[in-house]
Amino acid sequence: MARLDVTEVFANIRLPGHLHTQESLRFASNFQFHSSDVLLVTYPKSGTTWMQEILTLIYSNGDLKPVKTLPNWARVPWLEHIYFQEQLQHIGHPRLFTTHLPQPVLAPALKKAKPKVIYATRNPKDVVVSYYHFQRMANFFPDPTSFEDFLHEFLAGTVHFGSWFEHVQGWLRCPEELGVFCITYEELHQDLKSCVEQLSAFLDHPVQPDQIDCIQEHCSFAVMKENDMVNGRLIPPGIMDFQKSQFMRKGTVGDWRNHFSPKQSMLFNEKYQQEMGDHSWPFRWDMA
Ligand code: PPS
Repeated sequence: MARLDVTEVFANIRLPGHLHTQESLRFASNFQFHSSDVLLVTYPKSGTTWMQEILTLIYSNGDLKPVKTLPNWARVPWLEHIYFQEQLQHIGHPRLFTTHLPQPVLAPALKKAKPKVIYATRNPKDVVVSYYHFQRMANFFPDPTSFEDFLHEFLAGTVHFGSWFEHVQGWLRCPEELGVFCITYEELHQDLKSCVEQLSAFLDHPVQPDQIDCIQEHCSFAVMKENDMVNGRLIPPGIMDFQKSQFMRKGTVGDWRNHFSPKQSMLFNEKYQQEMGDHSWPFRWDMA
């Protein structure tokens, strides 16, 4: 199923047809969760793969076998992907899932079963940079003409997966509605140990000190970059072109400073203020 040039439109957002069909998207939106399920929600490029690795190791109690033998998409599959129904047959318990879908699509299903929901988010200036490079390498996205054009599309919310602002607002404006636990990419960077402890408390799954050490080591950028189960190397070159960029690209905070002009930064900040300025959010980013 290549469908590299196909775009599906669902709930007013555009999604790569390589990974999604109307049927797979409907299946996700009607999915029957169990209260024991764990759902990781992200806008693309916000720390999804990192969190998938952390969650896997929390639930394996530090056993490295799953992260070394199974790709992330088999351990913490995306609800909306075309492979999901098949993957569901092989997944263990508790079931760990991922989604990039917006809140209104999943809220009815989540309200019925109340699984544990984790929303991972990242400074949107770094998201747009990471997303730009990802679109250059992933052939299931249109090739961005320039960073300037891509930035404008990102701010207008016309990129694949829709508006970053709507995504974050949908999931985090009333996090108590679905019991959402919010964590940021920057917090993971700053203090992974404390993040693991907070996740362990939220998930009600204890982790021992030696397991935390193991998670810190195996979820470092350097180690994950070499792990073929997460670094994109399992994906054929016709689908992801590693000559153009890397999936594990830089893994830093603040790379936007190497990409944004002062004018682009100002434009971004204006839009950010306009969209997000009226609310107190569970994150603060260095945007200046
Ligand atoms: S995707 O395609 O939505 O699943 O991408 P996602 O995993 O959300 O985001 C990819 C970015 O996360 C970085 N990454 C990490 N940073 C630090 N430490 C670890 N362990 C780590 N794992 C993944 C990855 O490098 C992408 O960011 P950029 O800025 O492009 O390097």
